[in-house]
Amino acid sequence: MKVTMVGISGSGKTTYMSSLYETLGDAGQNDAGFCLAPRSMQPFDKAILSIGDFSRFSLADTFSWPDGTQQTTVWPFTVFYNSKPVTYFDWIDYRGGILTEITDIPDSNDTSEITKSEISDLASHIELSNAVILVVDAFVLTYYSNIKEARHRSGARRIHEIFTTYSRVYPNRNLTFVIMLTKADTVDSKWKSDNYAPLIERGLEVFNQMVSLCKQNPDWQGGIVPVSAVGEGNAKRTVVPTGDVMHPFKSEDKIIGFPAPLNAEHVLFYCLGQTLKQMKVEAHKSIKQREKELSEVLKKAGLVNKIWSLITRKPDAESIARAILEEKNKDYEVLSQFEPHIEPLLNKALERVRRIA
Ligand SMILES: Nc1nc2c(ncn2[C@@H]2O[C@H](COP(=O)(O)OP(=O)(O)OP(=O)(O)O)[C@@H](O)[C@H]2O)c(=O)[nH]1
Ligand SMILES: [Mg+2]
Repeated sequence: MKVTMVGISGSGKTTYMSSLYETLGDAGQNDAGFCLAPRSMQPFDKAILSIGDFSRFSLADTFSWPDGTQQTTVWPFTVFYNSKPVTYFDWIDYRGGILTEITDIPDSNDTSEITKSEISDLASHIELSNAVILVVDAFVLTYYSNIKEARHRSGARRIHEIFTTYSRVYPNRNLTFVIMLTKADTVDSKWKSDNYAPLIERGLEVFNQMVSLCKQNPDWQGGIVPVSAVGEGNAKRTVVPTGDVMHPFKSEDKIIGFPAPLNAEHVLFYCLGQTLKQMKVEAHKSIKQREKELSEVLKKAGLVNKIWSLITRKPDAESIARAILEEKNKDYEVLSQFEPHIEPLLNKALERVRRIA
């Protein structure tokens, strides 16, 4: 399955990879029994190297933030539960700038070929994703008291445009999404009371359109959760107003304590758990459907059909139907190995992710 992060530049997408490494990497210290490793079919030495790639995201090694993303990166991961593989997924990290470039280009004829192909690349990643993570900077949400300005500056407005279009193009598609409010450590303490309840309310207000799309569409399920890559008190933010309307403030974050990510695994577990749950429903549905189709084909497939397939060397309808059914059954067999883990994943997620709708 595929999970794509969507958010403007600087919203905290790549840093979330660091949080995943710190909480769920092989050296991660979590008690839930889940962990995460880059998927690798290669020999041990190559597998170790790919773990090294992942560890580059560690915040604790250098106490500095990851670099800005220059191009789309796709990370193939496997999730383990008590050392056994539970599920796999591809993780897609974007150059956030691409989001603003979709509509900010004054003359679309001028759009460079590279940007165009990046945009269509983003679109197809979203199309193929089972789940999307909508990434917004919590500090930006709370810095601007005008809700429309907060929507604009945080990138929520861009995200609304994309998913309103998505819902028109695919009115009946399943979609799992999580609104991830990043850098929760940096907001004023008044937003943090009662487990960040005021911040979550603000997030729901800013994402009003996503919330109403979700309420209208029974095939969509959404959640919202504040996260931090470092945890409370482990980073110091300096904010300087600039007087420039384009970029009203400059900020700098310095890591000053040992990173202890907040709610990192909950975001991922919500995406994986919901997707697996949906696949389970579909697998059941299509097996019934296939069985029905198969029995109809078998009824019709008489001698004529068999002779025809002998002459043309094409498989007859009956064998096609059987092959399809077998394929579906195989999918379901794999899925059924994951089944016992779906509930634990979702339960863990829902300790922190608030459901929308
Ligand atoms: N205090 C604090 N700062 C954070 C946190 N996460 C990210 N930041 C800050 O936000 C900056 C940008 O984060 P990135 O993860 O690089 O943003 P991005 O969305 O990947 O941006 P692009 O790669 O340009 O699309 C970091 O360099 C940090 O300064 C957090 O949890 N707490
Ligand atoms: Mg990045």
